[in-house]
Amino acid sequence: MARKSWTAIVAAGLFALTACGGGGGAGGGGAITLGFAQVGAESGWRTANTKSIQDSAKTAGIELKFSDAQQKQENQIAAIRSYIQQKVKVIAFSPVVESGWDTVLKEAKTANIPVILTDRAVDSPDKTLYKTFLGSDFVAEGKKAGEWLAKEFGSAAGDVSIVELQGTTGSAPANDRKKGFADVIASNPKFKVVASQTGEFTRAKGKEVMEAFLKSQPKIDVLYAHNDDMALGAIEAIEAAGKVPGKDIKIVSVDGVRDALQALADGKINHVVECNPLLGPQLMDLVKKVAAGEQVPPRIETTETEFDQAAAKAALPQRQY
Ligand code: GZL
Repeated sequence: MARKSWTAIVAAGLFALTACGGGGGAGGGGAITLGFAQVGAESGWRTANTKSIQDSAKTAGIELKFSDAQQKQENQIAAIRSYIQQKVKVIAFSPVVESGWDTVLKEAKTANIPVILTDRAVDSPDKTLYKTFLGSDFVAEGKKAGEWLAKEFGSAAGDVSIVELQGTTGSAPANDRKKGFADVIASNPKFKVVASQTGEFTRAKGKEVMEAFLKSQPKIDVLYAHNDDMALGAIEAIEAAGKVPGKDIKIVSVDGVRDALQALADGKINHVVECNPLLGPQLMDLVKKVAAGEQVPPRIETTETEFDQAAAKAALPQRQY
């Protein structure tokens, strides 16, 4: 009897160790630990994205370690290194810029901790450094903005002067939204981008750069803003200059946050291309699959739409963010 129960105790002990082993990250209660390195808190989109991730982790019973890099790559790299030291089960992050990640991602791979990219992509040629990418097609978003402009101004008599507020320099959304838009407007020589500069995805910088555009450009017909926050900042500058946003200067923007849909409903913005920040539920499903060693698709794109004034008015009452 004694012999039998002793064997059972040893077996149970070994099982418990194994369950908590495998690259660490399964806390005492067996909860998966996820280390998430967020870009920052630069925009309404980012706030909604962070809330979606935090709420979904709670719902999924995943223990979330969360950091805000204040839009600095060195802070994100430091956060990822700390998650490696803490032996989390899975690491996820939204790379603030596309390049400079190979070294720290190789450290995660060496530590046998799988990585998931959300929202923004990296330009590393080594696809084994992360399990999957979950987010939007930013080139498609730029194309949608260009297609709206082509439709709106296709029959304009003379040149159409466009100013562009770019997102964070070197970031995937800035690079790809610029490319998608440029590819579409290249088809019509009267569409001219007369000024293009980063507004760092923030209202304050968007306002500041728009003020400079208004001083330097004799004629501005359209503003293309890579996100709503910069468009909303630009509206302040346009009004301060005594011009009417949405009329004197047409505005097309990307994201679809409440404040932008309200401005669209009020006629101050003319078109908004949606970029979906509510990635939390899909991310937690991926974390569980990756933690269990299951295969996941290499790229998962979110579904998103675009808004004209009528669609904005219809969407506002239920808009979550
Ligand atoms: C896009 C996201 C961008 C948003 C901005 O997926 O990375 O960053 O468009 C945010 O609002 O700052």
